[in-house]
Amino acid sequence: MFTTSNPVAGQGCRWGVSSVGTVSQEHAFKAGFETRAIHAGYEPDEMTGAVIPPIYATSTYKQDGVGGLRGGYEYSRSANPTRTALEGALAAVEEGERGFAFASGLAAEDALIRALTRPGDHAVIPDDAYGGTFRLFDKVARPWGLEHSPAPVGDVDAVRAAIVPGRTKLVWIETPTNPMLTIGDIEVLAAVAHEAGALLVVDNTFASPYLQQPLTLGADLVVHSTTKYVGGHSDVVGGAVVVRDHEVAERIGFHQNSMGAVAGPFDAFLTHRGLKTLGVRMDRHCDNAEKVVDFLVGHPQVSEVIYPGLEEHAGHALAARQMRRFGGIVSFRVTGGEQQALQVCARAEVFTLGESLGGVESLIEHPGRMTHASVAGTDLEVPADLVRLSVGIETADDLLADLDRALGGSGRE
Ligand code: P1T
Repeated sequence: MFTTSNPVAGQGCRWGVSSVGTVSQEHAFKAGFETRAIHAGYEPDEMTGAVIPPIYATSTYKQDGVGGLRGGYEYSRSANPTRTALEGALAAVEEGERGFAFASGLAAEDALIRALTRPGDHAVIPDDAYGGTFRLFDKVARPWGLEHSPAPVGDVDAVRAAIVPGRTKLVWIETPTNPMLTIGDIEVLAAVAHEAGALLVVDNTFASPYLQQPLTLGADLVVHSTTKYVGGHSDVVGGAVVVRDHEVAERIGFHQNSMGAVAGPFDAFLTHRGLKTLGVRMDRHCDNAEKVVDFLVGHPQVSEVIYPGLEEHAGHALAARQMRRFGGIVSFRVTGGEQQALQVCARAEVFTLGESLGGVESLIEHPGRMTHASVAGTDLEVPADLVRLSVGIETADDLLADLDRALGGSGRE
C-alpha cells in the first residue's frame, strides 16, 4: 500500500496523496511510477469532475465562521489547492512523506538550509555542483554562520573526512553532479551522514525522480530544480523539497510558510502538467543522449566524453545500480581549448545556446563562462574546454548533424 499524509486535509488516496475529495482506502496500493506521476495528488473534483487540478487563482478562502476552514485552506502562502496537488504528486513520485513546492530550486534549497541548520553548524557540499548552489552556501549561508567544506561526491572517504564531528548537520550531494556528471553512492553516503548525526540531502535534478529515488536508498531529503526535467518544457521556474521523515517535514513546512517563497498556482499548474509526462520524456532524453555520446566518442575534435553510461566512467557501475538509466545530460571536452569550446557553443543551431537544462529542446552551454561562472577560482572551478549538452527529444539525426557542423565536420561517415 502506498499512502502519504495530506499536508492540508490529512487524507490518503489510492495513488499517493489526495488534495481534494475523499477516497476509499479499500483499493489502496502502490501504483507504478507513471500512474503516480499522472494521478497522485488529486482526485477529480467532487462538484465538476474536473480531471485536472484547476488553477486556484485566489489569495484567500472564505471561512465558515472564524477558524472554520474548508479543507484546511486559509491563505495561499500557507496552502493553495493547485500547489497541494503538485506537492502530493512530488511526494508520490519520490516516495516521500511530504513534498513542498517553491518559487525556484534555489528558494527550495534556501528553505531547507535555514530550516535544518543554525549559526555555528557545518555542511559538506559537493566539490562539483551547480554554481548557484555553491553561491548560496558560500555567499549567503556562510555570512549567516553556516560553514561548509567541499568534497568529491564520488569519494566516500573524502566525504567522511570533510565531516566536522558534532557540527556537520547536512551532507549535501548532487548525483549526477552538474556539470561533471560524477556519481555519488546514495546508500553509503546516507550511512556516513547518519553515523555523524547529519542528514543526507540529494539534489536529484539531473536524474529526475523517474531515473532515481534517493529517499528509497536512505537519503533524508531530496531537492529539485523543477525548472528542469520535472517541468520539462522550459516555461516555468520552480523548486521542490521532498522529505522522508515526518518531523523533518514539519520543520520544512513551517519554514516554507514562514519564509514564503512558495510556487504560485499558475507555476504549480505548469510544473504538475510537466510531471505527468516525465517518464516518456526521460526515456527519449536518454535514447537521444546515448546516440549523441556514440557520435562524440572518437570524434577528432573531442578529447573526452563524460557520461555515466560509458563503461569507462568512474561511476558507471554505481550509476547502473542506483539509476534506471543514465540521463539526458552529456558533457564533453574539446581538443582546441576554451576558444574552440566557445566556438562550438556559438555555431550550434538545433542545440540552442542557453543556460538551464531538462526541457524538450536541446540546449548547449559553456559552464565556465555561464552556469558555473560563480565558481571560478574556487575548488569547484570547471575546465575551460568543457561543453555541456542538455540533449532534448528532437529527431536524433538532426542533433548529430548539428553537433558535427558545430565541431567543424568529419565526425560522421
Ligand atoms: O534555477 P533554479 O530553479 O533556482 O534551480 C537551481 C538549481 C539547483 N540544482 C541544480 C542541480 C541545478 O542545475 C540548478 C539550476 N541549474 C541551471 C540553471 C543550470 O543551467 O545548470
